[in-house]
Amino acid sequence: LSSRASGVLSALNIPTSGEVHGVYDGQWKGSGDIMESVCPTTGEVLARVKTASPEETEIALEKTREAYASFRNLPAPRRGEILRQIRTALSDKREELGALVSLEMGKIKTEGIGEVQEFIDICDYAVGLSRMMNGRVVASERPGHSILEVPNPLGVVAVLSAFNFPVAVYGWNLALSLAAGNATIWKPSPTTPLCSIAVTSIIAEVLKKNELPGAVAGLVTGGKDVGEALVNSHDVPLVSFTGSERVGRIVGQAVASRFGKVILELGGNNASIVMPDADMSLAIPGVFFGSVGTAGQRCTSTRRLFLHRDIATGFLEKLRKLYMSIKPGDPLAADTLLGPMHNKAAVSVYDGTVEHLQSISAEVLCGGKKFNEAPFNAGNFVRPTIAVPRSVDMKDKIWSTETFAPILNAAVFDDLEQAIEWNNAVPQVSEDQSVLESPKAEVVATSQGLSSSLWTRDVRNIGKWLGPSGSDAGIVNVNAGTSGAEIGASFGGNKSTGWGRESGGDAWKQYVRWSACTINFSDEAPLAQGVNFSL
Ligand code: UN1
Repeated sequence: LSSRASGVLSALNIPTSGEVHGVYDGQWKGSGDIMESVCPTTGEVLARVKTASPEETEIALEKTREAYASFRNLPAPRRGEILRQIRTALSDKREELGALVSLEMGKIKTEGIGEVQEFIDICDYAVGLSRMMNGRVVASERPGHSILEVPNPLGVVAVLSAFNFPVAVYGWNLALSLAAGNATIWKPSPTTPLCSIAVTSIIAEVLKKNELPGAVAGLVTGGKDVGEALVNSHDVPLVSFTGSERVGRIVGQAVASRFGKVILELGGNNASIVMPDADMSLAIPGVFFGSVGTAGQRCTSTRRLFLHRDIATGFLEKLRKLYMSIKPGDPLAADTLLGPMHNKAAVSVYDGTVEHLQSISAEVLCGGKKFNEAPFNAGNFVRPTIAVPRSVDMKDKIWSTETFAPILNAAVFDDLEQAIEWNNAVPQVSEDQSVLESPKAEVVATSQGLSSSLWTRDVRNIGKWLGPSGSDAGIVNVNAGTSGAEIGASFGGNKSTGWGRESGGDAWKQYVRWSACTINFSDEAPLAQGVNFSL
């Protein structure tokens, strides 16, 4: 292992030789298939992870269920105290974990650390929430009666997370689940097992110190079989899945068929709209970060850019200059802004989209090529790309299909209504079966309706944008890019992004079961609606 990698792993006590256990249910184990964690920057194998065998997955589920049976009785503010300790433990390892995210996922250091910060933030949020997960008292129509709406824990929550946010998205789910009194079982992306092992180790220490079962926050690394076991288990009332629309559809249907609950976060084909009155000194860097940040691999990344005719040429020229000046580099180096794509499959999706752009004679303003020279040829480095397709028919594949890569397609509009129509014109569900069935579908998210942003200083535009005829996405920003949401608001999208909500706002309400409880304090037993049933 290179010293670059071994330094990052050692700082988190991950073995730098031999095999690493990828299952935790109170004990570390793993006797299933070996999964390799590959560094996107250098191509080196960072670790060989022993994943969960089918039997180990079953045992881990069983242990998680048992852990839930005791954990649910811990008063919510006590659960908050556990989260406060998890928060502190994460914060103590913020830099180290951030570096591991950069090493294994490939995002740049400031974003790797930012992701750990997001986990810390949601822990803070959930500590407060642990004293505020209130039900309510409803007025009864019957004398001497009260009706309570009571939240109780749900049970085991399975969290299936994606490669692009290997720490934060689990954090959102863990923090709300734990505050609500649930136990979680985590199946991370098969390509980022080390991030999940490091996070689980940190949480396990806290649970141990508090004499709580480790399976309150269990981990099962593995592939499709492990995911299917969790999704199909009748002992898992809630499955929270982040990933492609293709797999999301399968998960959603499987969980619904057994009347389980599901939260889906399936990416987004997000747009930014720039009006002529916008403050360009904000809009240009905002679109730049939205489209190139994380090498275009956020669910919230800007993929479509709609420019008002009056400013389009100048805007594209300035944006192109920024694109041309960004340098690839080791994501662990402090001054790098462009890291690699996560894996080879992602690069081939980039290549495929560039080919498609060429075949439809789109104007490619910059990018369109991989970095083939050393040292970048060892990793998955691509040039961020701006293209202007000839067609502005949003049903055209180039607009209606989201490519999970740093490719930004631009179009020119004349009035805001048109741009909003384009923003909303992405299909409710993807109809392109060739995309959905492609083996690359894992990295071709086709989901629609997650994030959107409008750049303007005119309050009338803002009114339109936020109102009933405005953006139909789950995230509707003004003078702020499509990506980089804070944890305080609920996070999620509409249409084929899945409608679920995670993180802040009212998202916690999905992690509990609600009971309506009528209590009769009186000496009479009147029936509701005045029904008379006496002999
Ligand atoms: C994701 O890409 O799955 O809003 C999550 C953002 C981040 C989370 C993205 N806070 O870009």
